[in-house]
Amino acid sequence: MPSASQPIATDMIHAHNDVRSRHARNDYEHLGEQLARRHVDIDKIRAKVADFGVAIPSWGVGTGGTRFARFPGTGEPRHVFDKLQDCAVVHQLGRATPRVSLHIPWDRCNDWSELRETASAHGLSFDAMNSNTFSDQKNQPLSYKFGSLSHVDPATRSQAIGHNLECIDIGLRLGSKALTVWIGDGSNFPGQQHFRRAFDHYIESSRAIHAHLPEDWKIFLEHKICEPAFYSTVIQDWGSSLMAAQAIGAKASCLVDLGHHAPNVNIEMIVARLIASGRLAGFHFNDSKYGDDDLDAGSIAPYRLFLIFNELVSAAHEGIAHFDPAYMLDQSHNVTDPIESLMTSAAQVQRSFTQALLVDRAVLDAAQDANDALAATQLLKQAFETDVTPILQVVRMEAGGAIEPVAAYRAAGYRASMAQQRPTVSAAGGGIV
Ligand code: AFD
Ligand code: MN
Ligand code: MN
Repeated sequence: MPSASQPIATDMIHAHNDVRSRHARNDYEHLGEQLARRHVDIDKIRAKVADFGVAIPSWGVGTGGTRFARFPGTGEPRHVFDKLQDCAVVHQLGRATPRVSLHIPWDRCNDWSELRETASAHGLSFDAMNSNTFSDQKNQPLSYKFGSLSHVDPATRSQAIGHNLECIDIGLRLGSKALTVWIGDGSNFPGQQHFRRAFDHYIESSRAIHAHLPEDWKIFLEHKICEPAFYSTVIQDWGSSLMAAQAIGAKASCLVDLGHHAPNVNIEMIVARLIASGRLAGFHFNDSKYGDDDLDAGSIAPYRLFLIFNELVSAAHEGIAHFDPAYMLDQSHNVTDPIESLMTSAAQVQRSFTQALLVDRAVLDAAQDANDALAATQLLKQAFETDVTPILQVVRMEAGGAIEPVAAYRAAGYRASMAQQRPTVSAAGGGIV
């Protein structure tokens, strides 16, 4: 029977795995032989993968939408407790997402202690808090239409700072240790905003937030090339973000959302620069074809995701100082069951991490030192083209998850059961939540 901590009946998962485990183990042994020929110990890789986790966004379990429309699915979560239960399903089957990143005010509730206890009962804890000064809330005294932390009006800036301080205070009650700040501040016309003054306002406001951070907290500054402002944004690129982090304080670092860059930008090179600066906060993983599309991680450009992990695994291998990135999915599930997309995307991020672990760093260094471009790139392609599915399946199975999470999820009939319990929501309105 399902329970609070196990929304999917564990006997169903066991039955699911029983008919698949022999093949999974055989495939694992076979891959182990292949990797041994490359002097790679599969069991050591598996141990690292078992420790890997990526946080999921609370807003990701609700059907997303675009500015044109939102087409809700069935059994949509009604509030943050429903969201936590859906996040628990993702983690129970996939075993790679033990932490949830909340968004305030979207996840506001009346009893934060009850929320923390509920999360703990689900085997979940809380990752970075996300503030929201990119939209106005009901009865909000001052509007963010012309910005928030960088607004020309000090009273509006103060209101936006206050909201971020509240997010920190809520996060403290939940055991979170970080605040992610993404603002929509910018301009739609040349001349509308004084670029340097707006940036200075943002720095001054963010220093006030930074001063409120508990000793063991961090503040992640999330840059984005455009949207909702379409001529300029205050924290537009990694350069603005790095300048801001260095000006704001030691707890500030730069968060890389994969959808937030100018077209064709080399994101893995940006990651290398932020690692070198000691200011890489972490990631919002997703994929995109044209902009901040928030598509499922690795669904369009899996090699790009692998190359990002190649930089991350290389930095960890070299013991780079201040290297402790936070990993989170940030996707909008408009046409899939959000739980299926989140499980699949978490596994894709895990896959890229696993493949990057297969690269022999000494051999790559030697090829680079010898200017042997072909050997170097073939080393990366060999790792990327290695099917590490058996490792992911064994890690999931050994952690009590499902060998094939989507198949198990569909067999459990969770969505249909939620559709019985949760009323259908109207399709009115657009936006990602
Ligand atoms: C939007 C923004 C940004 C932010 C997310 C949650 O583009 O990625 O992290 O909303 O606030 O996707
Ligand atoms: Mn993001
Ligand atoms: Mn985004």
